[in-house]
Amino acid sequence: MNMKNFSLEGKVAWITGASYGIGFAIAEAYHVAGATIVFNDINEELVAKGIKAYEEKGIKAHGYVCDVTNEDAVVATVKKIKEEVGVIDILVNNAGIIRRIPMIEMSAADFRKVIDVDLNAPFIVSKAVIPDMIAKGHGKIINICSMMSELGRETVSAYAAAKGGLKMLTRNICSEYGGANIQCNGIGPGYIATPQTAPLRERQADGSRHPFDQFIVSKTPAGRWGSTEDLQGPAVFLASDASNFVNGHILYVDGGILAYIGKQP
Ligand code: NAP
Ligand code: GCO
Repeated sequence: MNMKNFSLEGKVAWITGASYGIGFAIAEAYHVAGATIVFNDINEELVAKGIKAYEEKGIKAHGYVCDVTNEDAVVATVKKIKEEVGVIDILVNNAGIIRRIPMIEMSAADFRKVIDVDLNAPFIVSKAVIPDMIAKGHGKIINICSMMSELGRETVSAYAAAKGGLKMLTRNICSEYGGANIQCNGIGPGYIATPQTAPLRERQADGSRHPFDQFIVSKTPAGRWGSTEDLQGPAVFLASDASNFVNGHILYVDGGILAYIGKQP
């Protein structure tokens, strides 16, 4: 076995919505593994902020303003990346949002917005990059799924529907394009400490830990929230030649939470 199989040398990796959070951590790891980093955000200010954050880590990242739900913008961005950086070898569909609202109180507009970013956008971006991957003879697509690709919970109906759909989109891209040497897999993070989950970890007025924080720690065999660094190794593996025979798989990086029924109260 040659450890060079884990290298991303010479590869162009686009991690969507990677100005911070999980996407940023994955981009950092891809840089260390040798890839050229491309990311996007929804406006110039956030892209500039992202470029500065990458520079502070010694990474010369290529940033683009692109709302991943806008197909014309995505197609134009793929064309610009191809002209300015190179053909995309690795796509990480990371951009995502969540709206925590009880279903019967959620507007159809809010439901559609979550589906648009978390499910329609991975379709749009994957559709835009796959033709060049086919022409090049290889490609890696990694969809950032979720434990909610498998489980539901109160207030996250739109998010769970989107992430469940993203699991099946992952399997369908595998089915349709595996023959073109494109591997499409998912990463299912558990509960990770990022801005997206900050409301679930906020200290209470009396200084005690958020009840949900305590709940997740008790439900996770690892006994802790995940960090974005916990996702870096799995993300490099799925982007590298080491995973060329892994396709349509959702790799859960969750500290064991999905395997565990929970401690008797
Ligand atoms: P985050 O901190 O909220 O970051 C989300 C990123 O997506 C931000 O950079 C955001 O940019 C970008 N984004 C949102 N809508 C976009 C759009 N329409 N076009 C372009 N960029 C857009 O989230 P995170 O915790 O890092 O999560 C990243 C991914 O992991 C998401 O898909 C999330 O569902 C998934 N995930 C997270 C966890 C967790 O526990 N944190 C667990 C499982 C899965 P703006 O700031 O400009 O909106
Ligand atoms: C929530 C959380 C989760 C995590 C993640 C778990 O409100 O339950 O935001 O959805 O973000 O998706 O895998």
